[in-house]
Amino acid sequence: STPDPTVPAVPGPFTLPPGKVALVVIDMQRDFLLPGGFGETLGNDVGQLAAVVPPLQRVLAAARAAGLMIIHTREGHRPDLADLPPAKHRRGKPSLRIGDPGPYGRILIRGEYGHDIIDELAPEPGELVIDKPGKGSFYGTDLDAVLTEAGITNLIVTGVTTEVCVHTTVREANDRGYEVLVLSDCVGSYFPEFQRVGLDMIAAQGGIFGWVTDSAALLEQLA
Ligand code: C5J
Repeated sequence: STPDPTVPAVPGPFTLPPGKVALVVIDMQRDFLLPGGFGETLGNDVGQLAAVVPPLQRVLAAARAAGLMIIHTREGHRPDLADLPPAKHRRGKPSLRIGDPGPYGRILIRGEYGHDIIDELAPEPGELVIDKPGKGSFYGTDLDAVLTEAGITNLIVTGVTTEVCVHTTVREANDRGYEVLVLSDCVGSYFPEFQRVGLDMIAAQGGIFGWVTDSAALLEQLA
C-alpha cells in the first residue's frame, strides 16, 4: 500500500492519514478581529490578527476541496451568563466586559453579531460550529465525541489567538491523543513576541505537543 501523504513541518514530517484529518478554525470572531470590538477594548492591536485572514481563506478553500472535516469554534457565553465563571467575568481591565453592550452587540454572547465568525471565513452548511465557554475547544464541549465518532486522529489547527485559545486547544488535543499541526501564518497573536515564542514552544523538544508548518507547505500537499 502507498504510504500516507506527509507535510514538511518542524520537528519533522506531519502525516495526513486519508479520511482522518480535520481542519480546526479557532475563534475567528468579529469581537476579536474587528476594529472597535472586544479585543481592541482590551488594549490590543487588532491589526496584528488581520494578516491571518487571507492565508486562512486559502487553507479553508483547499480543505473544503479536499473533503476534510471542518470545525469552527467560537468563544462565548449564554445570554444570562449562567456559564460565565465570576473569575473570568472579573478578569483584566477592559473598558467592556463579557455581556456588556458593545459596538457589535453584547460582548462574546451567543447569538450576537460580534460573537459570530467574520464574513470572510463564514462556515458553510455541513461544517461544525463548536461553542465553547473557555479558551480550549475541548473543555465544556462535545468536540472530542464528535472527532472520535468521525474517526479523526489528526488535526490542523488555525485561528486566534496563538498563545491563548490556539495553545490551550493544541495542548488539550495532544493530551487526548490527537496529532496536531499548527499553521504558523494561519494563527495570530496581538503580540508579535508571543506569536514567535508561542509557535516555538509547540514544536520544541522534538514536538512536545505538536508540529508547526506554514500554509504554503500544506496547500502544496492538499492540491
Ligand atoms: C482570547 C482567544 N485571547 N480566542 N481568546 O481571550 O484566544
